[in-house]
Amino acid sequence: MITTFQQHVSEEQKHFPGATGEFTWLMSALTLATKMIQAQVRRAGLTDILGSHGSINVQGETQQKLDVYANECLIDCLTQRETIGIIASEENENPILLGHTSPHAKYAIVFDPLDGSSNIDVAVTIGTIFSIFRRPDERADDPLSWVLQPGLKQIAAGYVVYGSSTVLVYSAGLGVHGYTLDPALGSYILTHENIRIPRQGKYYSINEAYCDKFPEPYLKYLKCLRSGDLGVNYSSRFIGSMVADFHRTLLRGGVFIYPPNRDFPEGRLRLLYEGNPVAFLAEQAGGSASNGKHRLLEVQPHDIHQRTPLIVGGEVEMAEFERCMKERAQSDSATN
Ligand code: FDP
Repeated sequence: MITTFQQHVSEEQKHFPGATGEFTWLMSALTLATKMIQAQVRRAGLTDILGSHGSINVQGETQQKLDVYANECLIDCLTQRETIGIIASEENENPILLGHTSPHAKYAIVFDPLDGSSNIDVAVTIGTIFSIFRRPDERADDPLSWVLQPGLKQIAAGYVVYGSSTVLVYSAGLGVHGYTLDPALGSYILTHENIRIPRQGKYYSINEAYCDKFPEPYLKYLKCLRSGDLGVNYSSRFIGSMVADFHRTLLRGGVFIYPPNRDFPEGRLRLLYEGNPVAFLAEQAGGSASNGKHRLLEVQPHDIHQRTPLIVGGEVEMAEFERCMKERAQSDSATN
């Protein structure tokens, strides 16, 4: 017998005392939006949905038509759920307020509508990433306090990859599960129950073209991965859609690394829309995530579009990363 995403989430919600079904209803808005997005992605090239939209987003990047479509789909679908007080999108400068002062508003949702924009026009995997917070206990009348919460406060997070199939990966803090969209049924079906990141993988994933601009400990770490010292002859894989690179890392193990570099000293990926959701999933699956200095989920954000370095992967690769960073910190403090 098949298990749909909705059935599975409803079952899981029974573990949360006082669950009313509102969260399951909210999730159905997210899944509906991703089905609408995937329908356009699957027809890209046949309809007028490829190419640049002509607009520039808050990040200063040219928006693709699919970026704009995905963002509108999510906003339209989420706006229909009265339990959502606030949404924040990577594509919008400010959070969108949906009645956060209403007593019915319980949740904030942040999302990257379409990650991997440079891959849209060449039929390479892209995806939607989301993260959900509960209404903050204090200062709930300040909209920013709903979304500027450390990643540890996420109550659920996930993504959908539009790849060789459409796969939703999701966690509400009770393990990570994967659901594949059955195009004939129009439903996400549970296909990957309780995903665990392998303790050690065989791939590392990084844009090595920037290696001359990486801080020294990252170079040392890469050298260690290549040396075979960890008992594996690592190979490299880099798609250039973080969500796709992370999906492979989650299923096959290894490590995804986007270090700070000379052009982006704070890193390039977004803490709220990219870093936090994958860090939450990684930890739930037995891995971990860092910004090079701290556990990523403990970082207190100060800006909704804040960037971050991101290193995320399995136990062995992350332990070696921490070792390289510690070694560097110790030699720095000995010199000072
Ligand atoms: P994109 O800008 O194409 O949407 O943060 C977005 C992201 O893609 C990530 O998905 C990807 O890993 C990264 O940027 C690629 O950046 P570089 O080209 O600098 O490697």
